[in-house]
Amino acid sequence: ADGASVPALVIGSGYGGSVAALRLAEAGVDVTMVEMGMAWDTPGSDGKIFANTTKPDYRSFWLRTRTKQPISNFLGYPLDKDVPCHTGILDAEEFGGIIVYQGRGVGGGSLVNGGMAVTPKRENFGAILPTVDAAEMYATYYPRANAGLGTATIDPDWFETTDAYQYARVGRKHAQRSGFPFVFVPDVYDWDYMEKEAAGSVPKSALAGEILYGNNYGKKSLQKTYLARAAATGRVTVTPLHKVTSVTPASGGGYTVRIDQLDTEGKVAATKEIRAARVFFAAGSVGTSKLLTRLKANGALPALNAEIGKGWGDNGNVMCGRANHMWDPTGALQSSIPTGGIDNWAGGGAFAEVAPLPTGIETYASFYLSITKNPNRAQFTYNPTTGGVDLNWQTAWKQPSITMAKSIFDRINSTEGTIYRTDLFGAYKIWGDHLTYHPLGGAVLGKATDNYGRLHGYSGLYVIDGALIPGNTSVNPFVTITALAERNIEKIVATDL
Ligand code: FAE
Repeated sequence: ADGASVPALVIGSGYGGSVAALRLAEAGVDVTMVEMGMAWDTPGSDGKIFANTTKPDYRSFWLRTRTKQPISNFLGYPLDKDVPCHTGILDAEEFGGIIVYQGRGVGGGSLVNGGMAVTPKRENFGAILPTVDAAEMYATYYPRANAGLGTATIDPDWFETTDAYQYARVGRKHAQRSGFPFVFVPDVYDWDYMEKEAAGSVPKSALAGEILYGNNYGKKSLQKTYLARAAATGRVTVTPLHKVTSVTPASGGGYTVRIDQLDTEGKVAATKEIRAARVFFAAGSVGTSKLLTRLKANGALPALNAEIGKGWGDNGNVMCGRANHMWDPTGALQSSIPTGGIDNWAGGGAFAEVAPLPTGIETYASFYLSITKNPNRAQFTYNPTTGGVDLNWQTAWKQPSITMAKSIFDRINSTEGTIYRTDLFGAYKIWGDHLTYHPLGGAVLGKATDNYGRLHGYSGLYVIDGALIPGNTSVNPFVTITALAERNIEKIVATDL
């Protein structure tokens, strides 16, 4: 409520925020979480909370009047369509040279993501978080994160036989025939539930193609894991449709936090001010970086250091599709939850998820999201003219990612005698190089903060989300974000409270 005074305020309810809330509450601290997106706990007129991937509606996009689908075209037809402006679940945030997709709502990215819960290979960790003790991470914090998230791997026998993973078995066959290792990728989806979906005994979610605009059943989003445990402590309140706009030192200690209450069209319904003894920035790489960059520039937090806004990367994301032969179908039924990847990280700098193309028809296509060792890093800067924050990433900076992804797919195409699809991202465009699902960095650990996320310049201000990670995790990022948050909050609870 307006005028309240709280011991700990968490900005954002994604992975970092959920870990912070749970562990602070367990330590006896009352936690106030503020989330700009909706609660996603109430069904729409169709009886479902979330819209299907193939039928985006008012629930699907954050404050847009037209959809901005990551795969924009199919067989020459543009897929985007008009929708009512609404505080929907997926934000396609446009910067000059890149569209950054992010989840909006209680649960953050866990609401929209594929649930792929991948722990990086130990030998790659030194390049991911150079200032963090790897032994400790792999002995304690990665296992703790995976347990908290409910990570599990598909039953290999079921994988071999179900129609829903024909596309992944084709992906494996093509990888192996070209000499690339295919690895199973764990996920937070409830695999028992998916087997029941296939058997027809429960309502379908993954096998109905649900993913990008939410999963109605089956996926263990943060609402079902960390946030449920946080709520059970009785010490955590989550306030949706509230957006933090400012944090500044309060006279007499702590911080004054300004918050806009939004209506479902995104208009400001009320403005509130509360005082917080400690503030945890968990608004995601982009959200946290934008806030800190603006607050440093406009004088609200002038003592933040010059590292704020720097070290941002796209985890090397690039997408592509391949056209298979008619005798090599990928299946009309495709589970929306990916379950395998092609590992050419050491050899070519790319780790490619074998992704579904759940259109409901046979497409003879293989689709991939590659994570690559792209070295480019961008910076957020305050724009006094617009009052916004810009990101200087350029589309051409994806070229290293394309080259690395080609280290896998040029060889597969050559072995199989196949070609790239050129219809998925606009006419004659092979590479989905205009976007990322994996924003990382902008308030890097050990640079903008100390080695545990305490912001330099202010005591009681912390960063605890993907903004801490300098641009790349070599695999999908949320397990690393969660594990790092577990490590940092343990230290903060032990020494700062
Ligand atoms: P995040 O989860 O983004 O949470 C930040 C929260 O803060 C959001 O709920 C925001 O609405 C909220 N917020 C922002 N600004 C404010 C403000 N000013 N006031 C109040 N609230 C605010 O951050 N990763 C994987 O590891 N495996 C996958 O399979 C995978 N698939 C993905 C698929 C898609 C389509 C997308 C978009 C992402 C995917 N990711 C995946 C990435 C993953 O979801 C992402 O790295 C994490 O969600 C980031 O976690 P954070 O805690 O940093």
